[in-house]
Amino acid sequence: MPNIILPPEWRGREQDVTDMAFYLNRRAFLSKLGVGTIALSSASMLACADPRAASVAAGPAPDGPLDTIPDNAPRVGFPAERNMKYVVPERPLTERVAASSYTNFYEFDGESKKVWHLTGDYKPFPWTLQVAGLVEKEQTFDIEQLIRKFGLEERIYRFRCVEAWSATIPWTGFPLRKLIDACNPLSSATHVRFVSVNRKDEMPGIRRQTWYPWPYYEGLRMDEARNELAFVAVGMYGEPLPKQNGSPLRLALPWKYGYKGPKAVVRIEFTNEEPKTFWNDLAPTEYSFLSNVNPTVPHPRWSQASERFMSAEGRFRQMPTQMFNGYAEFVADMYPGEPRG
Ligand SMILES: Nc1nc2c(c(=O)[nH]1)N[C@H]1C(S)=C(S)[C@@H](COP(=O)(O)O)O[C@H]1N2
Ligand SMILES: [Mo]
Repeated sequence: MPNIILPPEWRGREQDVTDMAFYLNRRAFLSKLGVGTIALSSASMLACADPRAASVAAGPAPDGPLDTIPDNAPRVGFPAERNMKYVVPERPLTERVAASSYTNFYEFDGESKKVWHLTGDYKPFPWTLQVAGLVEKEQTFDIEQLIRKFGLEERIYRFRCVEAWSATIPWTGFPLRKLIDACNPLSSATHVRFVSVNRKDEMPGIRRQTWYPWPYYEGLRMDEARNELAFVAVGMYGEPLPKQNGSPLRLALPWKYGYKGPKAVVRIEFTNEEPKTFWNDLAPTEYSFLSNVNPTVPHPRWSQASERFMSAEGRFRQMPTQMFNGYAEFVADMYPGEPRG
């Protein structure tokens, strides 16, 4: 966010950036509002820590965190067969309700993890994925077309947020490499950029948190995008993705911090330079471009040596964080410069 310079002591988790941005921009935000809307908007801002209160402004709230799987999501290929090469032997799966209740999706809300309450107006389908930039030919795909073309598999991956909480998730989807190949990138392409959807009318966090540089954008080097672990998820726990988990498609990059995996991707763009990324632009000393999970590199405000593993709702247990989140055998070769402690 260009007009916010965060003093170092405020630079912290994604959450702290939110709080500080909110604080710094409150006056500017209020002054932009029309007279008639001030009372209402101040009230909803004061209530913003309570997702139920905020949901009043967001249309009909879903009944529960699994009531948010869109009715018209394609189900062809579900449930997909599990690929036993990608399992997590040392941890249980995170309970399904927990994985869909405790989520980060700032387009709905950046202050609470309970964003599912706010997804009532979000209607992902119909969806088109645009392919642009350094490609032989620009084109668009729809989700069902992609699923039919690539097929689906299930992979159980570790998931590690930079805020030091973690989960184990069974994703349904296909390797990102298949999608990249279908895009026919030019040999000059060195990086790939991803852009998330920007639907102000359906996403209350975009309306309310005007200080963020929407839409959410992320990026990878081409070798990272083509790594066998890089996965496009269209489902989890054997069903299409709930809205709050990134319906209709999101990336799962298990060796990187969670924010490197954009949700609700609408655009893939091939470039010949390192793309800018949302969190890196907001707080460059906190969130690097690579952002590989690395227990030996502390965040400026906390250690990354361990994590709070979420096994079920409200149930967390402290566990050591592994180098590359336990995926060194797949990815270490790509990062000769990664600090090894
Ligand atoms: N578009 C978009 N993608 C996003 C985010 C977001 O706010 N917007 N949050 C990121 C962060 S910080 C994390 S930890 C993961 C969370 O995925 P989950 O909520 O499904 O566990 O999504 C990532 N992708
Ligand atoms: Mo995160």
